[in-house]
Amino acid sequence: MSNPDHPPAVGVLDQGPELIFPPGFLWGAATAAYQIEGAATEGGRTPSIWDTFSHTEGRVVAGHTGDVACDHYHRMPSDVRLMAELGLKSYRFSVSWPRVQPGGSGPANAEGLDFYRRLADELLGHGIEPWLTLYHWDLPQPLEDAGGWPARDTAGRFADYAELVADALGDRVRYWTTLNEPWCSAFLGYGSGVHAPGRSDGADAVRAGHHLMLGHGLAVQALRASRPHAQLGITVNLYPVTPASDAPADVDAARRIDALANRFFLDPVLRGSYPTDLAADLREVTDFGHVRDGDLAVISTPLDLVGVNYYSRHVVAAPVEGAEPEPYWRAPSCWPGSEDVRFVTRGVPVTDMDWEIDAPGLTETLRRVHDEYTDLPLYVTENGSAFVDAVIDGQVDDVDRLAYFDAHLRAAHEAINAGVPLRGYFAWSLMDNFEWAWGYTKRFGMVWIDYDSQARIPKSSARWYAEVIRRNGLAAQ
Ligand code: IFM
Repeated sequence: MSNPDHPPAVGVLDQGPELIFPPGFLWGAATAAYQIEGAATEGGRTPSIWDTFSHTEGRVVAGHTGDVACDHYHRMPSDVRLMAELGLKSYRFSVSWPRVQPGGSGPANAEGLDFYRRLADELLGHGIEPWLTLYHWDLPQPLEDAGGWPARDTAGRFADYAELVADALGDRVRYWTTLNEPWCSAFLGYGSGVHAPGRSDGADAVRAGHHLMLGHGLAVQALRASRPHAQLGITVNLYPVTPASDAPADVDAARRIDALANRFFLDPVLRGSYPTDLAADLREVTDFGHVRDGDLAVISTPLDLVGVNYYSRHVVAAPVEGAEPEPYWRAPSCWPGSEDVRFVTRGVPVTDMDWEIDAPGLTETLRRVHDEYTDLPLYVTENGSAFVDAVIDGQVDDVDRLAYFDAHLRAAHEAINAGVPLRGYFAWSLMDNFEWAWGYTKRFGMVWIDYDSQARIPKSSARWYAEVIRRNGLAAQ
């Protein structure tokens, strides 16, 4: 569903010199449990909010669900062999909470944990560093029924779950991220409702964001106590936010969206405080009465690394009369307190998600996190693009995706040259998968999935990425 007003990407590699990354740079690819595993009712797994949501009519395009997905649960060893063939140094996966702790509280499910033990062992056996994300959006349904992330208790449940996973996998896994993209969980899940659990209330979205971060802080404390040598972090999705003009009203619109998209999470986690302008912007939505003494100290528990997911830039302006209806991630309900800000499209090439391609925004984002927030090592824990692919003579020649990766890796290298301690990069995604409310209609993978036969076909971008990893950098063009 691309936008006819926007030029599509053209798949032309920019001119550029050979760029070699620092020794030991961690080259990886990422996935998430609900997006690839399938086996939704096997091995003791119980429903998550995404099972409920995807089985509710009208929530996901074409009624797609994650019931089978890429059948990774059954094909894990051969998928790991494929990763090894590509030369991946690391693989970032998420643990399905309802698979390892059915219902979200109480004892562990040994069969669920065993799957992730076998995955970690398989990876280590192929020389691939496992990178574990604890929460990539699949909240156990009973916890949603008890209030979900807007309820404070969910943060405590998350810390218990973190401890349970650390006990089982801490001897095999060195890199841990607590949450993936808490903005999406809070604002798409509880604000606009286009993601599970599909609720739409600005105050709940803000509460959810706070309790996600509280859960993160409590989980870091539990993991640190259990695994003192683990490398612990969080993954946030960040966007440069640019005003459409120098007009004060546009500049103020950018400030508001930046507060909600970026500083809402960066400030509490890395500075131990909420931005003061955010509280003022949200005064009609919430009085922040859900924030208790001591919460921000927990949320800012020291980390070892920060994961940045980068896809695009937001360009925003002050409202105008009669503005066009917006696509889902610009829906006013995603932006409590800033509902009338206008998102501007610039007419630059877009991906199949209609996200503008803006590689310099990655350099800008990494530099900002380093310059304004932290000296910690940074990792790009996701970056990638959906395009319409086709299998022709058994091959998928995804030139647009390859050019996207190339441009963004050049941007990442520029950040390193500017002094950013960027230590790794994870392509999103290893394979095509369940793209949330878009179901299987959007393909982000370097490996094509035939959802009928479950055949895997490495695309041109996968072969290209294997060569990037082999040479630890990019060839001259
Ligand atoms: O597929 C998602 C992923 O689950 C989280 N980050 C963005 C990706 C593309 O939308």
